[in-house]
Amino acid sequence: ATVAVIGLGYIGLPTAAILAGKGLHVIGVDVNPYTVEAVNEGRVPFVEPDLGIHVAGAVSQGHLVAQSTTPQADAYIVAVPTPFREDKTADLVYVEQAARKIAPQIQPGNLVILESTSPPGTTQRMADVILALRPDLAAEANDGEATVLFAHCPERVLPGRIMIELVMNDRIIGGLTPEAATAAAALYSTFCQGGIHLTDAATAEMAKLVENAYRDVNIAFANELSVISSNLGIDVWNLIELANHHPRVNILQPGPGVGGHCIAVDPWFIVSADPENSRLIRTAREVNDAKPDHVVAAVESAMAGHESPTIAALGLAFKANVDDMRESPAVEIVRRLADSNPGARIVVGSPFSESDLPEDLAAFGNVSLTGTDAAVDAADVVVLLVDHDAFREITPEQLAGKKIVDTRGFWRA
Ligand code: SAJ
Repeated sequence: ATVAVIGLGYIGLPTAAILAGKGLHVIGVDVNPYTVEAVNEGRVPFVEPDLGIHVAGAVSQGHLVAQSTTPQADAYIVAVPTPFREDKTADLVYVEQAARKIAPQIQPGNLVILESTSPPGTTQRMADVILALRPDLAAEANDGEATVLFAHCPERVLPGRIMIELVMNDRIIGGLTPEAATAAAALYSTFCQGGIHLTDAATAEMAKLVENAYRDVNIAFANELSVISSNLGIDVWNLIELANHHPRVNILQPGPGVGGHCIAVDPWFIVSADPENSRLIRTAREVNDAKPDHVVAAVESAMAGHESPTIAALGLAFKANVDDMRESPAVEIVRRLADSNPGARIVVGSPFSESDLPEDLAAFGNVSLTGTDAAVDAADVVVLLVDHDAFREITPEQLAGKKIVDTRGFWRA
């Protein structure tokens, strides 16, 4: 069977590589020519443990090829971005584009799976776009029988552990029809060792959003505690560790804020589906989005008394050991510090310093990117923004005499 995977990003490329590793013929499709070129050379355009070896293997065996046009296939997996707009609603333009390109290729009996995280109703909308362009395939033209199968199969993998979690996690599969769910389950069972749970498409869409909103609410609780504790002169990490000795309490870790393309975004899709009743979910988002304000204030108070201070900002990624800077609170904090303190020099130390400084940070004349040691050595104030393992190499001697703002409890005694 031939599977076309539309969108070779953080989800599409690992899924394509795993399916190809199982011997299926996989055609990866991406609008970005650099991504297509990289994949065809067996390279990976972003950092994710173990992905490179899977892609290189699948390409060299001829099971995975990449191209920029949408081919004919037995199954299509759509894994394109669903960004959110200024007004916090989902932008479905990439899903619609993918649907319009699938429409001319699709044949009766084909399966179309939406993997992108989407507001409830999106799988139906994708089907509507395809069938409007192909009325010959619509149920009305075929004695009331659907001839194309549509399903939603949200991914739930954790960046940094994608290759393991793709195989081991349970999957929820929601079909527009029960037949579609069963067909999608057959495809995923070629590689998924976790349980596969069948439902309808809208419930599957909502389940994914709810999982991330659950985590966001819990992180907001920890972040709110960190602000309260700091005002009360209490060590929040010690506090949480103690409270977590209770058998039914499991508080998460506070940090500089919540980033990444999932948890910082998905809860808004629930809020926009029912604004009036999403009070807790909205407030959690607001609490987490406000956390960078507190970090900026802490750094500015640590800078006080320095004429033209140098600040080492350690880490830009949204979390440890990845190079993904989407919605990263670390980037936001550096931007705000640079903007409101033109007299300060900000040296970003990153284990991924081979990557470029994001454009909006590079635009500030007072921000530069270096290796970790150079950043720390130059600094008056060190602000730890990401708990990358590589920062464990920093010695107490290097930090001696410097003001420290540790947003992750990384160096707590
Ligand atoms: N964070 C904290 N404190 C914590 C845990 C996380 O501040 O105790 C922060 C992180 O630093 C980061 C953000 O939250 O900025 C999100 O990180 P994460 O590791 O919780 O999650 P993601 O965004 O990498 O991946 C999530 C996962 N969802 C859940 O755990 C419910 C993953 O399973 C999903 O597949 C992924 O979102 C997604 O694609 O939706």
